[in-house]
Amino acid sequence: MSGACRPVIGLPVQRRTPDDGLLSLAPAYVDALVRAGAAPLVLPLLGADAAAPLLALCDGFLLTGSVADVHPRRYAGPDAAIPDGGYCDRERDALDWAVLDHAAAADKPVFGICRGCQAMNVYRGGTLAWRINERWPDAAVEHMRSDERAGLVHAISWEKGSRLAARMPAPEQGVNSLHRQACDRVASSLRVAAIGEDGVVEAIEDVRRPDRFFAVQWHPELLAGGDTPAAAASRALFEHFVSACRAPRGA
Ligand SMILES: [Mn+2]
Repeated sequence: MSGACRPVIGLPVQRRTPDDGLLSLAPAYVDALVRAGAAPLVLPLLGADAAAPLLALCDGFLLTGSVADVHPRRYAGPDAAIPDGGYCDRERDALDWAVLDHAAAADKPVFGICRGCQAMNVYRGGTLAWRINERWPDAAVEHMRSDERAGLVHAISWEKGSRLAARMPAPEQGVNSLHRQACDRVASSLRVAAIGEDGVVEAIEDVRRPDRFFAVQWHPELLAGGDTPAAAASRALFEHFVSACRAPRGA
């Protein structure tokens, strides 16, 4: 594929701890985008004003995962505080919101992964479970399995009738799981596209334009190698996204 055909995909970095002196981005995101035919543009943590000229260069956005959780005041009321031991990054929140504002105004596709999925739900008016284990104490699955970053640690089912289900090679699959949070109330403009074996939301998509606004709670960029069904599904997600970024806007 020639470079001219590659859509430019903006993707934000993260700051892994409040005093981290390095911004970071897992190279698997970049690799998966390149393999799917895109040209990744790494976005440093910028406010909306400084980010605007960079966002304008992009044909779509991959909202990446992050150790930092979305600040609860964005979904639990203006007085909501960060629970003890929590970590939120005001600059990453600001960049994600700038990306989502720009994408909405310019009709550019957004694909969210992990925290990206959570941010997209909150942006549309949904809420998050701050800690899955506290919100649903009886949940049978441990969703923070950083010991198995590329392991298939729980099953998901794609929701019949969702657009993502139609793009996936199989109705069920195994996924990795590196999250402590999950969507709680899904925004009314979104729908659940995949659900975990314990009922936790594992993918969402826009009701009206599902090809241009969708997200998964797991990490397909870490599973995209190999020839397992989960690898095929992971590649299909990136290919589906890059193809949406090539489609005409406003269609
Ligand atoms: Mn999970």
